[in-house]
Amino acid sequence: MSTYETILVEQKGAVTLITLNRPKALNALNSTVLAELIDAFAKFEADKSQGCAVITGSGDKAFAAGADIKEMVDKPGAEFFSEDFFAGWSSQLVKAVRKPWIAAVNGFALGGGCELAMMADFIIASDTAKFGQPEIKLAVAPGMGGSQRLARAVGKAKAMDMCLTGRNMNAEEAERSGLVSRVVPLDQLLDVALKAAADIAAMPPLAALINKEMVNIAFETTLDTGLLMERRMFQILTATEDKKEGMTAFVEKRAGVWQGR
Ligand code: CO8
Repeated sequence: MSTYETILVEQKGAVTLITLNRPKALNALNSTVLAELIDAFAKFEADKSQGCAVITGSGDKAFAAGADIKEMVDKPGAEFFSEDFFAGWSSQLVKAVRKPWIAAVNGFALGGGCELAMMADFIIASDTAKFGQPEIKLAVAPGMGGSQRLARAVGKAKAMDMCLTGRNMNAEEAERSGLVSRVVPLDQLLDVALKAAADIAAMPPLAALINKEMVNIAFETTLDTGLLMERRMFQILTATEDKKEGMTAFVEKRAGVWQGR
């Protein structure tokens, strides 16, 4: 297992737990965090023993309080553009990782922190979690999906409210708005997230990949095309050995044993 400067990575059975580990900076996201997450997620993706990942923040105050403002404060504008600063979040984290991963949000998820949580396949939040896109207060705007993924998750009214006022949303409002799938007490957050991840990791792996891909396609295409792709994906899965096993196991009233083919 690799050693990193800004994140911790542990394997818990078939689940990879990744912890953002800059508690003194409220787990702010800088270029090192991004590079290390890309490496850790690539290893998770390649490791056949791993079926699902959980990302959380160290300490009980923050998941991540945003992109690291201290890294950005003196950086010339032209460099943000010429380096395509922070492009890797979408291209190397979201698009490159086909296996499911969950964000366990344990406190502030602001700016890039809220955006990182929204990159996950779903969010489980502690009752202490706070979500926000306060970039406007720094005279900038979201840059890692906060306008786009938030609008898709909670709709125009709430997304506009959050981005234009920079206010925080608490866990209860976030669940009511569809941003998070569950809210649990802080002291149960990791157990609940790891249990959900272990349940997913125990699913037939090809079906897990395709279920994830299909829900994501719903945000990218027309209903007709999405329904056609969904039907084709179902039909493709029926050709797998795991489908035969899954349906046979149901009929024989026993648990299925998956081959991943
Ligand atoms: N960056 C760097 N350091 C941070 C950040 C951050 N985002 N957030 C907190 N810290 C540091 C503080 O500077 C402080 O460090 P120090 O002790 O050295 O002064 C330490 O963490 C503790 O923070 P506070 O003392 O401020 O703690 P409080 O409990 O008083 O406040 C808050 C907690 C409300 C979370 C407060 O820290 C805060 O408002 N943080 C900034 C939130 C924010 O504005 N986030 C958005 C950042 S911009 C962004 O995310 C853009 C992403 C897109 C980039 C894409 C580029 C293409």
